[in-house]
Amino acid sequence: TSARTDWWRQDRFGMFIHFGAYSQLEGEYRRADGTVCRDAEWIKRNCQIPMSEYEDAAQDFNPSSFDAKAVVKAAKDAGQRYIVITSKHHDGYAMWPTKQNTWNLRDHSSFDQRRDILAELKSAADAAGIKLGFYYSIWDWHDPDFADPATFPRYEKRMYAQLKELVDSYHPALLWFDGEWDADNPTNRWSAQDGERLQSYLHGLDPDLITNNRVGKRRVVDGDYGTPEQEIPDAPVDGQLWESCMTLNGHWGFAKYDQDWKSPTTLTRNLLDIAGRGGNYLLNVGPDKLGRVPQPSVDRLREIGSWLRTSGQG
Ligand code: FUL
Repeated sequence: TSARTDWWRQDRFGMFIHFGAYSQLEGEYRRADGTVCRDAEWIKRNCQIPMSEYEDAAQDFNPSSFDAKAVVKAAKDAGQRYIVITSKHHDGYAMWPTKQNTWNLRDHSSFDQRRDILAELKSAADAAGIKLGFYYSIWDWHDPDFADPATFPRYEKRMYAQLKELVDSYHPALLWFDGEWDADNPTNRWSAQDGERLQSYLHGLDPDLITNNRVGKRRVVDGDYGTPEQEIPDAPVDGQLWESCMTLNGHWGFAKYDQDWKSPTTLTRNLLDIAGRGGNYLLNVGPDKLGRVPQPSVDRLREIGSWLRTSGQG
């Protein structure tokens, strides 16, 4: 454990945000035959939405009610000290005006072209003393160069360029990689060496940058910390730092039909349990297509925060 991770270990509790082109669908895809298929950030793949239809939906994406200050306030009220937002999920859609393609919130949406939600979040977070990090999926369903080993190096080059854009423009404290596994090709798309090369590239850009373990193939030794998902491990693996990420209901991205919210008691108990075992807790919200954090999420975050304050832990 290095000085680089000191702030992160002390912060203990963070907010995860899953927000992207999939949010526009609100978790439901109506097929031509009238049947409905449900999923959240995986809806493109799991409901087999043709790319052109998915692109059409993204064209309508207009998160005009996204309010960075309100998001940061919700995090702060909960006692969360850092935020990790999806800059690009598996669907490849970039939530900032990337110059590497037009599949992004600036160039492929109905959103106000002057706005940049990552920049808005960065300044709101800075003002509140909250650290900002970005989730970034290595797996990419949209970029045609990803899927073919012959063209993969071209994809990788664009990925490096996108990550440099993120680091240079927004100075994230942390990068949360995902999709180093790839369900179409579990063995050889992203090698251990690819992960090492990416890590040293990133540390060349910013030596203080923290990365999670999914940057590499060998989940225990890669990156700065492990990422158990929807579970609390009994014990850390080989002394590795770790962070449990969990949903507030049953989905990461917004799903309008999912009202299966965890109780404030469960959430507070999870926080205590994780903190007691030396881990961090990254608790997710999924804003709706207008960019609003669902009220049941806001309410639960507030209840966790008030519990922390009355028990003197906040
Ligand atoms: C997983 C992803 O496939 C999910 O969509 C989600 O982002 C979760 C945190 O990580 O691997």
